[in-house]
Amino acid sequence: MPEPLIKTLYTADPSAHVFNSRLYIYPSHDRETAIQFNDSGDQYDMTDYHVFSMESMTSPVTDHGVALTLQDVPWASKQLWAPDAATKDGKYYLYFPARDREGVFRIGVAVARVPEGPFAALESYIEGSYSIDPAVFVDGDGTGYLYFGGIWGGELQCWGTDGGEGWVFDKGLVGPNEPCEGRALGARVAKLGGDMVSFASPVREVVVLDESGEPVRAEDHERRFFEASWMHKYRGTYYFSYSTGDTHFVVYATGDSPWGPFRYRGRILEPVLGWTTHHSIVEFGGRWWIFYHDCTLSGGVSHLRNVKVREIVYDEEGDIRLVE
Ligand code: FUB
Repeated sequence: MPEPLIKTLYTADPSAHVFNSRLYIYPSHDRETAIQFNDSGDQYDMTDYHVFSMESMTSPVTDHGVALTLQDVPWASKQLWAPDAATKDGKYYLYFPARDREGVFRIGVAVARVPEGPFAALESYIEGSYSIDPAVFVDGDGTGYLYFGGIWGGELQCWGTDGGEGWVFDKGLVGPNEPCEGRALGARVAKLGGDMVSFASPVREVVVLDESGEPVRAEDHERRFFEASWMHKYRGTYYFSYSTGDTHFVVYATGDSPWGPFRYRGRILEPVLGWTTHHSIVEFGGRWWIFYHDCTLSGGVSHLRNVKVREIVYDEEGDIRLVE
């Protein structure tokens, strides 16, 4: 069993990227609160982010300190959840979810000149963004895509189409009201504008297909999307991975386009200690790694998590295997 990478703070939801040949980790920063566990995730009441980095996979982890705090985000009221980061033209962008002043989850951006920050938050969240767990993928042609969404506490089930290409929020659906049967709700994806802080396309639903080519069904809790989107590319194939939430797996599906559809392929991580599971996949030093979290450091307290890392390999079919 790997050791926690960071033992000085509780950290979770690690998004790992290589910038300037160094490995950077953008995690949530868990903190102790008196809020009781509930299905909406109110106990995940985080108020800032730290950025961490490593020169190599065997070197010590550097904590670069506070990169962004809730009080410096003009539009946000609480709950800085799982972030991600990207770079373009010498600027670094931190993408993060939080509840807005109406209590609705939105996705904001903060900008810095260096990967470790500190980051300056923009006045408002990305127009048209909603729900949680942003994950940025920049394709080989430089086009950026933002994947996002999470059901139950992440409120994805509250957003329905407006009959056209837009999405509307229904407050009556707050809570775990995902469909009981029929097609599962999908993560969302939009193309990022050249400015990296706006959407340049309508928000689309990400479809995961089963072995028969049918969309994974809502009652299939071992395979349906819950939260924690991640996109990476390996040998020209797009790998969309995510958490199944209440069944606690990290699974993946593959496709020929960043938009999908993606065909379900299998599990990467079995359930870890704690309720949530959330990961990122990155190539560094010529090898592939999955960063994830569990609750070893807190002895199993679900909202006090710690980041870990394991190596992955691909077989001849492109299936992902964890290195023991
Ligand atoms: O860290 C808060 C939430 O827990 C994240 O946004 C989810 O992915 C889950 O890990």
